[in-house]
Amino acid sequence: MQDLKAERVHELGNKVVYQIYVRSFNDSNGDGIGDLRGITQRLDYLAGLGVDYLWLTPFFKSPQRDNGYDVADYRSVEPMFGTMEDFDELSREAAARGIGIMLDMVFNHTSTEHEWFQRALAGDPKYLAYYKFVDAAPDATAENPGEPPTNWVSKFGGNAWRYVPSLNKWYLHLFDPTQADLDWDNPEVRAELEDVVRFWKGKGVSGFRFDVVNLISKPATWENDYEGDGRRFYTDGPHIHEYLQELVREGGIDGMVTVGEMSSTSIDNCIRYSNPECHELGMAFSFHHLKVDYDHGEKWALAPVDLAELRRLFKVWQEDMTAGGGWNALFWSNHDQPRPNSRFGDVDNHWYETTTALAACTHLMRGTPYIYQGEELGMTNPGFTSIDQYRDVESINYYRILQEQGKTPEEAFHIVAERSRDDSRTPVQWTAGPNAGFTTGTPWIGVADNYRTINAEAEVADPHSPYAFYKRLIELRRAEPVIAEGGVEFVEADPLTESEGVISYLRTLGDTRLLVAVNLTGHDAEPFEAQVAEGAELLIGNYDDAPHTDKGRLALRPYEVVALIRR
Ligand code: TEU
Ligand code: CA
Repeated sequence: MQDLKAERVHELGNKVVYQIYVRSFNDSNGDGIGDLRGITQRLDYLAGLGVDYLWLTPFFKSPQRDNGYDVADYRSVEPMFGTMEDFDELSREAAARGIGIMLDMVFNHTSTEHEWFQRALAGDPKYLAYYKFVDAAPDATAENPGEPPTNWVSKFGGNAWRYVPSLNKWYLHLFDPTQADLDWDNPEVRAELEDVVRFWKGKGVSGFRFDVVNLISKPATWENDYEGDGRRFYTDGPHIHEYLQELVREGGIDGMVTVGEMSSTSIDNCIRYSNPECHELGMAFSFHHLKVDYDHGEKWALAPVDLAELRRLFKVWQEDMTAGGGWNALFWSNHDQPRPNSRFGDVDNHWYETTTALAACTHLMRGTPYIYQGEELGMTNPGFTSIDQYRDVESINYYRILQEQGKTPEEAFHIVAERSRDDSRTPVQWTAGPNAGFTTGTPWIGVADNYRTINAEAEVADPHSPYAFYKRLIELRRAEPVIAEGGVEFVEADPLTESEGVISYLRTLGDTRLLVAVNLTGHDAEPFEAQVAEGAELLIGNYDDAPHTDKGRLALRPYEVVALIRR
C-alpha cells in the first residue's frame, strides 16, 4: 500500500497540467472561434513552456448554450471545433512533444438536445429513466404547473426544475434548463458513461477531468431546503464513492491522470476521492480558497479578500489532505473564475509581482499545479464596460437577477464585471497584432485592451516576464524532489500570525528544507522569523535583488515571493 502511494506521489507530483478553453485559445480558420487545429498550431509554444498534459475543455457536439458543457453527443466533435481527424492529429502531435491529452467528461448532465433526452421527451420509458423526471400534479398546466418538486436553486439562477407539459413532469437541471441532470442511480446510465470513457481511452488519451462529478449522486427523496439552495442534499451525495469507483473500474482508468471538479466539497470526501487506496480519482479540485472574496459565501455579492481565511484554507487543505493520503490539484484560475491577478492583487501598480507571487504560491505547494491559458502571460480581466460584451449565460442571467433583487443597472454591472466567467474567457493574447493574433476574423468575445504589452510573442523573448517565471517554476518542480514529493507544513511562528497577508509554508524531504513565503499585500510585510537556518539559498524570487532581512528576519516587499532552500 505504501508503495502504491509513493509511486502515485512521484507520478503526479512531477507533472504540470495546462488547461485549454478551446473556444478562446487559437482560431485556425478565421471564424472567430478557437478550434482543435488552432491548438495544434501552438504546440511548440506549450512544449516550450514545459507542461506535461493539456486538459481540453469539451469540444464534443453541443448546442453551446454553456459553451460545450451541454453535450449532445459524447463521441463526436462539434464542427465549429473541427473534426475527429483534427483531434487525432492534435493527439499525435502532442505525443510527439511528450505532451498528453486530458479530456473533460461532463457526466452530471447532458444537453437537452442529446438523443437520450429527445427520446425521453417523446415518452420512451427507457430514456425517461435516464434523467431525474418527477410527476407534476394531475391538474398541472403549462400556465400553472404548480410547485416544483423542490425549492432548489440552479447554479445559473432560478429554480432547478423545469416543467414539461407534454409529459406532465418536471426534470432536474442543476445548471441551465438545457442541461438535464442524469440519473446515476440507473445502472444503464452508468454503463453508458463508462462506455464513453472506454471510447476515449481507446483513442489513446492520457487522462480525464470530470466535470462537477461530486454532484452526480442525488438523494433518494426530494426535500425542500429551508437553509440553503439545496446543495447540501446532492453535494458529495449518498452513493458518490461507489459510483466513482465503478466508473473508474469499468472505464479502466484506475491509476491514469484523473481529476474531479468537486463543488462545495469537504476534505474528508476529497481524501477518499484522491487516495489511491480508494481507487477513485488521481486528484481533486476544491474551491473554498476561491470564495474568500464572497460576501457571506454569496458569489454575487462583493467583499474584500479575506487573506487570513485564504491562508487558513491553504493550510488545512495542504496539511489535512496530505495526512489522509489525498492529492490536491493546485490552481487559482480556470474558465469559471476571474483572472487571479486582477482579483487578488494589484495589476495597475504591481502586475509582474502579483502575477508571479500567485504563481509561486501554488506551484511550490504539494499537489499537481494547473495553469489556465494566458495565466502564464499574466493576462488580466478585460475591463469590459458594457453588458453587451458578455457572452456567458450565467453572467447574463445574474445581471438581470441582481436588478430584480433591487440593484441598479450600474451596481449589477459592477458585480458582474468582478465575478463573470467571461473575465477569463477572452482570447489568448499571442501577439501585439490585430485581435492579439487569436483570429483573422472577428473574435466571438472581445480581446482585453492590454494585449499590446501582455502577449506571448513579447514574453517568450523576455527573460523577466511572467512566462519566463512560470517556465522556471515548472523546471524547478522537476529538478527539486522536495517540491514534487516533500511534506508540507504551514509556518506558525508568532510574528507571522500577526503579519497579515503573508502565506508561508515549509516543504521538507529528507534533509532538504524549502521555505516559501508570499506577501499578498501591496505594502511591506511585518518582518518574521523565516525558520531556514544559515546557508539557505534563494531558489526563486520575484524581485531583482536578494530578499531583505531585518535582524535575521525576512522582510517581504509588496507582492514579493521568495523560496529559500537548504540542502
Ligand atoms: O462548473 C461547475 C460549477 O459549479 C462552477 O464553477 C460554475 O461555473 C459556478 O458554480 C457558477 O457559479 C463546471 C464547468 O467548469 C462549468 O464551465 C460548467 O458551466 C458547469 O460545470 C456545468 O457543466
Ligand atoms: Ca475556428
